[in-house]
Amino acid sequence: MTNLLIRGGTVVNADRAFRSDVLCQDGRIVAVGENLQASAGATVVDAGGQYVMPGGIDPHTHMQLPFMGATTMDDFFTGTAAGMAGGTTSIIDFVIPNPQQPLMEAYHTWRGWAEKAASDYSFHMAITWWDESVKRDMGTLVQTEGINSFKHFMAYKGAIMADDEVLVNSFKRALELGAMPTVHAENGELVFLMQKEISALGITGPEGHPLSRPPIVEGEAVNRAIAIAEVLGVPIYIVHVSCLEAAEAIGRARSRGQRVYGEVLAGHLTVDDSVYRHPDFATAAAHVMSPPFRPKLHQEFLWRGLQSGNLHTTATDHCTFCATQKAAGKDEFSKIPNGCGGVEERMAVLWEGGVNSGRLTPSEFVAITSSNAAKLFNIYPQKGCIAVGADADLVVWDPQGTKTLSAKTQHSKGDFNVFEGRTVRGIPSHTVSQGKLVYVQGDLRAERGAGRYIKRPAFGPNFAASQQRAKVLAPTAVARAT
Ligand code: URQ
Ligand code: ZN
Ligand code: ZN
Repeated sequence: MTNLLIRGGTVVNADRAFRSDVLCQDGRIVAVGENLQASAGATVVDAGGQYVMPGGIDPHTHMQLPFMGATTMDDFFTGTAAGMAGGTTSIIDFVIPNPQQPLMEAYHTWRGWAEKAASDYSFHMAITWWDESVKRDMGTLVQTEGINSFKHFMAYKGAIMADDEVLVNSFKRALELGAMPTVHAENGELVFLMQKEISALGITGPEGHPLSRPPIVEGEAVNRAIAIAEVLGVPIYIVHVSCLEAAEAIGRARSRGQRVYGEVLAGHLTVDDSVYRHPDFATAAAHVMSPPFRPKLHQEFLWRGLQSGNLHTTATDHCTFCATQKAAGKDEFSKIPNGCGGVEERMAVLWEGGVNSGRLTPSEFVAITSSNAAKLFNIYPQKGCIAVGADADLVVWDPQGTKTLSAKTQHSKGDFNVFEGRTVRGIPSHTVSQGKLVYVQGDLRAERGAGRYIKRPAFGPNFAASQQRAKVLAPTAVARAT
């Protein structure tokens, strides 16, 4: 029996912050209140002067992903271990079937890979092709495997791109099942054409990457995905919103009452496109991810999206390729494996840029790093909340602690850090996963295989409400069109 008492801290949930102790027993929170007593033999953590927050949830990672001819450096053990060192105690990763690959085959493959995870994990299922078997398997995944979200890559033509036929069929099926469709929104046809045109101009280095996928390419796809969702009456979640064109499209749809949700990466909030003009190929290539890092002006729109409630979650899209792997694109930028890290740094980077800057309160920080993801993917309050009965996934946050972020000290197996050299104030002093101390002031105690697969139930009748809303909205749409 593992008893853990976290004493003397300020508990911060998405709705309020209050002085309280937290008692954990056998992986659950069993008491929240002042002057709690621990049983003999319990571990006691002094959280005086610190915040006690729900463990971070990163709703967008790619551990051990085979992509563009390489497999990411972090597997499910090293990636989740790195996350726990940064206060993240759950990830939602992706099963990405090859086109024509049976969904259930891919699902079982990823489940096997993830058994080594050190923290809890769940999966979005990517829909990369369509036929009746895909429709059937989506039902199985929702009804028996606890998957309630389906991802669609509107980019990556010739690989995993979902065209409008796939989007329409899959979104419709998701609504039937009470599952959330999500999209990587970039127009893959435009990217494909612009990659060829830019390369033909002789621009083959990493500086060509952002040129081939400007913000309008993301804005078009976001608007298209939102329109398809509106017609079908299904909610929709846009991953890695990177630019004002995308953020504004989401804000417009939400102001019309459409259920659209947006995710922002810690990287897109703090790193800008100057990195692609770095003279060192390895440094510029290390930043190649999609959507690309944008000109600095977009960052303020993303922060304001989080402040306004038009953007809801933060993630990392942790997808780490090393310099050797990135060098595959030495002579042609479109061949550089896309992806960057961040699972360990996300929460500190967001505290520094969000709370220390005065943009976000500690409660709003909890909302965007944990609670909103738990709510949107239907595992709240099991996760994302400090309350009796919730999983004992917590982070004790030292608002005065400082750290300089670097590849030299990161726990990720990647060899680069997009936040290299940044000093942050506000870091985890302790991370608790399933009621156990897994990170204590620099000492990472991740246990291979300790993580659990977390099932996420289908959404309830509120999904039907949004379908009804689509029918109600139709006249408005007509009125708008005339
Ligand atoms: O597109 C994604 O989310 C995956 C393939 C990671 N790579 C990236 O560049 N974002
Ligand atoms: Zn993506
Ligand atoms: Zn991704």
